Amino acid sequence: MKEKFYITSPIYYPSAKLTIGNCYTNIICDTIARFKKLEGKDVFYMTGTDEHGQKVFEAAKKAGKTTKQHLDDIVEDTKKLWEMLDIDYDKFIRTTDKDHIQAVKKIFNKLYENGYIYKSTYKGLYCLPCEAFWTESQLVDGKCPDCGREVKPQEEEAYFFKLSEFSDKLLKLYKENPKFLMPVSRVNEMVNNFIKPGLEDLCVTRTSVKWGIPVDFDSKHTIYVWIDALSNYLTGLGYLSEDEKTFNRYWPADVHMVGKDIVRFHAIIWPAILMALGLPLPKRIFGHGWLLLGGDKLSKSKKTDTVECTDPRILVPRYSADAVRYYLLREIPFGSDGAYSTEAFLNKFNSDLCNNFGNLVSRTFSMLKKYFNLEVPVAQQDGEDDLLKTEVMEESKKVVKYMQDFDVSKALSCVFNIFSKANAYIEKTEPFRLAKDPEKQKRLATVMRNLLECIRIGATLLYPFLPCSSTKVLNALGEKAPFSLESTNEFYGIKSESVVSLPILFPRLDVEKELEELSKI
Ligand code: ME8
Repeated sequence: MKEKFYITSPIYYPSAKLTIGNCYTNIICDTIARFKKLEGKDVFYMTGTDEHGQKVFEAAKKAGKTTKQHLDDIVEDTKKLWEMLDIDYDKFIRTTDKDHIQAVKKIFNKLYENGYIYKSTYKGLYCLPCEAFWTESQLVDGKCPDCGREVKPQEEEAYFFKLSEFSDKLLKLYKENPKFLMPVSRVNEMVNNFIKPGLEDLCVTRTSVKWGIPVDFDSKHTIYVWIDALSNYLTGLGYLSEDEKTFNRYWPADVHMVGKDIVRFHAIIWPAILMALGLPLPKRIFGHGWLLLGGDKLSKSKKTDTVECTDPRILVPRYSADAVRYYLLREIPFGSDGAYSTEAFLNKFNSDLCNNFGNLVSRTFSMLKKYFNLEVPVAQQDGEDDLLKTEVMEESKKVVKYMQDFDVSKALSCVFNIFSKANAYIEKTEPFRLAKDPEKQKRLATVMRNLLECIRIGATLLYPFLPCSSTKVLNALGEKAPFSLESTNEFYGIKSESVVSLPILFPRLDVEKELEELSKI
């Protein structure tokens, strides 16, 4: 039986259409999921939408729609977006799904019966846009630490989760599992900013928010945000349903991929809830950085005055899903923030996709057509090319190593090192010169075969990152999906006797012209 791998994205707020910042999280998840499949794992990848709470309710009102209609419209747009970006998920969960609602009620009851939930009065400082209560000490300059907006004192009867009982257990968890929360810098942040100052019990219901799941035994309360939202990782697998087969197969999650703004909820509240339910904990939580625009987090609610074109619904049809995926995966150092720039996006398209990868493929295929009528030549193993082979195999191993730690940007740069090395090999061996010398035909055959193998190995490793163009290249080489990582262990692996011509993968862009046209959209 294959080893399982369960990966989740956060469930997105459908308060407005998703941004390229949200796409960043799902592109990372999709890349990791595809890489694990390439490794031969049985992968389950879940994404979805977080549909309850005041924010969504208000957004629908503002849009002049019923809440349901507003949600359905955004969900439809979101699913189209994932299709457009080649996000190949296994399940799309909506927190308004009937089975999720049933299971969340049961989870709440179970926490209550286990003695982890009690009734009291909540007094706090509430940030409406973030739907979060804050303590005085958490505020930054008297404002919400997440979004910087005004907070207001608010009081209400509510149920509380005994989070304060979990400080020592959480400290022990981090100590015994140094890779539980990554990058490791985030561990210090959690410990110093939240656990050491003392965890307070968490308010988990509202009477003021009507758009939520009612508490089973006290229906004037609705279950507030985090128990509802975080539980999706369990309920999406069928936890506490009539059929728990999928849950038993895939839980615990191998990784919850989240942006740094929601690490606190995943690294503190979530493990505490799971411990209270007596369930195993996820193996890893990864908090990635933000895509910035003008120095701020690019977000649904902030309208930044900018000339940048950030809408994937415009970028993908114009430049391809692979181009958008490439820019986001490569340009943002994994775990850190990175500024979004349309100009950098277009320049990277030209320098990396067109000049490096695209050019290698088109030069090689056109030489193969000219010299060998697209037949795959046999290589002489004469030792002259050992350096190339060693370098390619080393880069290939590095890709696997970086992907173990989910470092997608470094892994992708190693894949492109393979293409750079193959391009340099063309410059060094000059097949166009060899072709003119009748005595050098065997050497020409060897050089061309080696280039094809570099392309095969590189394109296989590229598949999780840029699934569309790598599939085109691999199919042209006679490789059929599902592709496998194992096939990159040997330098000589092409089975097909001939290859098929390919159209240009990434046509060169006139950056000035594109910028001008985009600015008019
Ligand atoms: O937080 N750069 O939903 P959400 C990088 N519903 N990532 C970004 C980003 C940016 N500019 N903007 C948003 C929620 N994201 C909750 C999650 S999970 C049980 C509940 C990322 O729609 C953000 O960091 O506000 C988060 O990981 C994801 O998009 C969802 O954000």
